[in-house]
Amino acid sequence: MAKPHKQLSRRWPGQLAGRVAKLRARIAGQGAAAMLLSNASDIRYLTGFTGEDSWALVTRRGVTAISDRRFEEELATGTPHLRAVMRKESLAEELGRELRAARVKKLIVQAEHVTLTQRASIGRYCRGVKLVPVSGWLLEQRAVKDDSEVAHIEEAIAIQQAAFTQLKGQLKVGMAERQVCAQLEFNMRRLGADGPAFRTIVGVGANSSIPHYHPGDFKVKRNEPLLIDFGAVVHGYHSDMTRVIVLGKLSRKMVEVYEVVREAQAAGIAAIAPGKKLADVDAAARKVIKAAGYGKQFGHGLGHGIGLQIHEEPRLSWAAEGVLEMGHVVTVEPGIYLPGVGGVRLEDDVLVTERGGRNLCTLPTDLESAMI
Ligand SMILES: [Mn+2]
Repeated sequence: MAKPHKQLSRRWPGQLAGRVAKLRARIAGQGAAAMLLSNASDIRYLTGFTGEDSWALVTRRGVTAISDRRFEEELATGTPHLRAVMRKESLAEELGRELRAARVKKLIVQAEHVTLTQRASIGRYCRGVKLVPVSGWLLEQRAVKDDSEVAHIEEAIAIQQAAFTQLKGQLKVGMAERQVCAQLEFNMRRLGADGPAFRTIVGVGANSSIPHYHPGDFKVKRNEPLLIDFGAVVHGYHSDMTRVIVLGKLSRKMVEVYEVVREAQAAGIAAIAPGKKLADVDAAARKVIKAAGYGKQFGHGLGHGIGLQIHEEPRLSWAAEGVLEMGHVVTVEPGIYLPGVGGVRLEDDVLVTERGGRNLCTLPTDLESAMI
């Protein structure tokens, strides 16, 4: 049996309480009494609970984590403000019990985070409850970072930058891409990262023209570009940067491309301001690349939000709708990719402030710094 609603007497950490209050207002606005969260990042954002395979039920009275025994201790000590139910049967069966106890007749669910199988089992065990699918609520809420979230992202950036600076002293001709990758990830771990933010990209020479390349056995050579796209995770928050470096010198063609990308990135960052259309920020950087004749070699959007996941809202692309808001943190990562020759992408993480974009990354991008 579930314990009574003990969480009413437990204090919620301020930031989390604010997040839940905001969501509750939105739930009430739909004429509903409860919402089911079935996405781990959203649950972490709202409650601080970092477990998996769990759901969270937000009602007017509190938040109940429906979890299992693997997470019992974490829930008891880490998130005492949550009421925790250790399920003995399926998530949907426990959910049905909770909904009946709280007399919930209308339940908001996350359309993008409920599988067809889960939908069927919720229907089976939560009879008489009307499901109201919504999408994007938590993505919108999570897009605007508070000070503690920005601090976590900055900490992740500090670690990845220190790891990269160390790597520059460790790079040698003849190292395989996978060795470079392992060394960089090792540096980040040793400096305090919980892990890499995504599969690190290390592309030597012509491999640098493949935007999402995975490191293999190609060896670092003198005068060949090395594209490194990497990030760290700290307290669940992701950072994301790309640099192109070379042992020796870049070819004339690559130098030309490098300078165009650098100028495009500066234009993109300069275009960032609250209220600015997302598509216009993309256009500001793209214009520079098009003018240089490389429009077709820049095939992806300019950037994306970062936070508890590596790709979040908002998206900076020609197709994006909406505007930048204060507190958004976005990557700005233009690139030019020449198949068979090589590619350049430069990526920094930028916070939207009232005075415009504040680049949270401090590693230089000038050509001199790129050459080792
Ligand atoms: Mn990125």
